[in-house]
Amino acid sequence: MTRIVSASSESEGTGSVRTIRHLVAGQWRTGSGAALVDSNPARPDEVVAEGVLAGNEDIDAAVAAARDAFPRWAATPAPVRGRILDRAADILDRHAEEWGTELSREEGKTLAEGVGEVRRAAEILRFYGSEGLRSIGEIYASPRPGERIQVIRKPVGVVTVITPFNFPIAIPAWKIAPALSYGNTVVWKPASVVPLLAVRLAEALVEAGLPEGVLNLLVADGAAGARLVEHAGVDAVTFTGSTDVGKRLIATCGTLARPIQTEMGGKNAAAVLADADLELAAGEVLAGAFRSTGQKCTATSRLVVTDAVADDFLELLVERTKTWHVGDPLSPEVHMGPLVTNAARDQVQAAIEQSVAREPVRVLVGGRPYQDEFRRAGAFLPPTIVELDGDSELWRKELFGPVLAVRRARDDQEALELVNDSQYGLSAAVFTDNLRAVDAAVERLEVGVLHINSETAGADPHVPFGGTKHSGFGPKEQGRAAREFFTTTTTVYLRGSQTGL
Ligand code: UN1
Repeated sequence: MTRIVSASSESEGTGSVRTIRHLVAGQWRTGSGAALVDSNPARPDEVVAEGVLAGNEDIDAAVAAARDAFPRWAATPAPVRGRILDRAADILDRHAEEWGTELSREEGKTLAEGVGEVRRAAEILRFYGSEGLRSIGEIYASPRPGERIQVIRKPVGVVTVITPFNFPIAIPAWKIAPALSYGNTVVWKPASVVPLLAVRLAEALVEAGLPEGVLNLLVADGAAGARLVEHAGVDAVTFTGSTDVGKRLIATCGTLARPIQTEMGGKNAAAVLADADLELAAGEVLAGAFRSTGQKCTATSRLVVTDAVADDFLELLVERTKTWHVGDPLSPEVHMGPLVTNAARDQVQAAIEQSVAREPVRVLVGGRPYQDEFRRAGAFLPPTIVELDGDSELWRKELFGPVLAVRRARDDQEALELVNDSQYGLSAAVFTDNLRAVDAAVERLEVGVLHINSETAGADPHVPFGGTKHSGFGPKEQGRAAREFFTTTTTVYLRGSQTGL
């Protein structure tokens, strides 16, 4: 078997600029597409990594490698596959500080969040490492004597994995780890703005002993993603990204009868009810709205406050927001870094300005770009809270930035109704100790993830994750729920040919 060398140790650029390569059939290769520059959104002149995007010939080679590797990987005992994931988890933990710093430099989230995300990816790998030791199917009693019915789970085949920029290592881990653990092989296209952490995850898996061709990494543009979804050599597709792109991929896969799982947008609401602990709610809403600069599909982007506590709560929330430091995410006192690119910053700023110009919107805090030299040059925006009187673009549209749209509700019942007033249904948070309100929230809210007295974001590796309505399509991710997508079942009616021995 070919020894695979680490992409970055072999090909480290000068200074701190890394070289991005693609992993195809166990070899790190330079791409055949356009030039790629990975820069730091806090300091756009600073290059973090560079390379050449993967092109069409790389895509075809990667799919062929995954196809070749599939039968042997599928036949590898699940506990043996799991041990490789365990070893990769240890490697991630060992490099958490270093790779977390790189994550923060290329994506813009704070250093604590960057390091935390690498450790989170390790936890996910560990969960799916152990999954190799758990049951691989079910046995049912048959209504006929001398027969048992077994439901056997098998891998699906070659899976295309498409991942977004905002969790450059955790989301890839929660797609790739179950795919591999259940015996599939993978062709992975991460967002090309965060290629370095993709290389790190692939390096960890290679160093842990993953055989060649089982995971193939292509840093490439959106057109390459579309090609990988349609490719004749692919059996299934898992995607996290925008609802618009997700729906297009669902349509494509529909015509091919190809299984697809999509995790898409969100416009998640927090509801602060009349009896809420306002201090607790303020801290959680702040974290939900502005951690990772609001760039999570689970971020709190809408807030509903019951009239009885609205004035007090909004005053407290605005006061707390003003204490947040926004700046270089590598600096320990900073609470919030930049958006991922200056283009993303400009889009979010334009959406705020358009709504303020056209609609009755009150900006409670933030809303204007920074004027100091450092933050004007980088992709920074202040944490922004706007109060709306009624419907608005800011209430409906996912902005993927640090913007929280607030509405008041007459009473707790109307507050819960407003939570449901969205095309999306990923997560929600309800702040209350009122048992009847909790029960109503659990029964009525149209979301895949519900938090009572905690922020809308966050997802543990061992439980299902995903949304309803236009937030998600196909089986849920994470935990044992991931089996529904990454395996297919055969129901075996097992009867001996004779009765008795
Ligand atoms: C989290 O809330 O910690 O793209 C994870 C996203 C989601 C992951 C959220 N798929 O933001």
